[in-house]
Amino acid sequence: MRDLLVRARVLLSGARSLLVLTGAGVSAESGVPTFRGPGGLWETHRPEDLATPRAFTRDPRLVWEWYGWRREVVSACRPNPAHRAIARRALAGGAHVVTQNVDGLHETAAREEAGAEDPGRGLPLELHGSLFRVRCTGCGRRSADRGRIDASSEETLPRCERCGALLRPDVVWFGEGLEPEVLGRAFDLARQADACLVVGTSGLVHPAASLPLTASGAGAPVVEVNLDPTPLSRTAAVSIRAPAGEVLPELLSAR
Ligand code: BJW
Ligand code: ZN
Repeated sequence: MRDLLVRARVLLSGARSLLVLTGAGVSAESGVPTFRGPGGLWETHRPEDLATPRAFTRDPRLVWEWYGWRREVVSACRPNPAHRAIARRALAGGAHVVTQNVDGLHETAAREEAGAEDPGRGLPLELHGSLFRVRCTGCGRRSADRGRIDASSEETLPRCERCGALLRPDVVWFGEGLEPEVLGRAFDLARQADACLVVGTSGLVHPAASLPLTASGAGAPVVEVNLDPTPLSRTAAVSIRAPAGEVLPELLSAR
């Protein structure tokens, strides 16, 4: 393990442009449930009932109930040492954070690590949106929203102030395209990266899982931190099987 950590540090510390791709595993030690694996959200909930546009059309109350519950869970969570180590590296320059997570913990860590100096630096690119934003199903307007969701009936669900249509969580469900601008920036970063760190993702969901493959194809070594092997492990120059919060502070320290 020590040898792997040393090798990975060498690969990452020399990078002038480091792409950090994260998934649900980076937030697991903060108490945010992952999707797949033991205790994951998909163990007790079917993705097709909750995380597709069809599910929302069929039963918006059920979908909002689930997202309202997840908002409450995540609101009680704090960034862990992995989020903080990533934020410090991004603030030091030369690293870009691209996350599949919708929990906002990378952003919180970046703002807290930056302090009052420059709170807009080191912010992540959020590929799959945010639990704390809503989007109007009528006029498409987006806004920040941290309110409690009353999903007791369809009449109490959140509605657009401008056009009155139903609001939906501003997240990317299965079968929906990612925001073209966000996706374009993420693939630009992957092509430009001279190293790539992949943390806590099962590597099953595309196009996010294609980013390390793109970086690797352009010559960047990939370092993976995950508790288990994933389809991305065979692309990785180094795979570290350990909890992200335990290894990232050392892996990314400036020393
Ligand atoms: C730890 C740890 C610790 C635990 N330390 N590690 C190519 C091939 C096959 C299929 C497709 C393809 N291209 C597209 C598709 C279809 C589909 C897809 O990928 N399906 C596959 C699942 C088969 N993709 C899509 O539908 C995407 N859209 C799209 O492609 O659109 C095309 C289009 C264009 C134009 C018009 C229309 C369409 C959209 C995908 C959206 C995914 N959405 C979700 C929900 C987001 C909102 C929400 O949160 O509610 O995103 S699904 C869910 O999976 C969520 C996650 O971001 C995503 C990835 O999960 P992640 O982060 O990897 O988490 P887990 O739980 O899977 O893994 C956790 C990992 O951490 C594990 O490996 C653990 O071991 C590890 N771990 N603790 C380190 N402490
Ligand atoms: Zn509207």
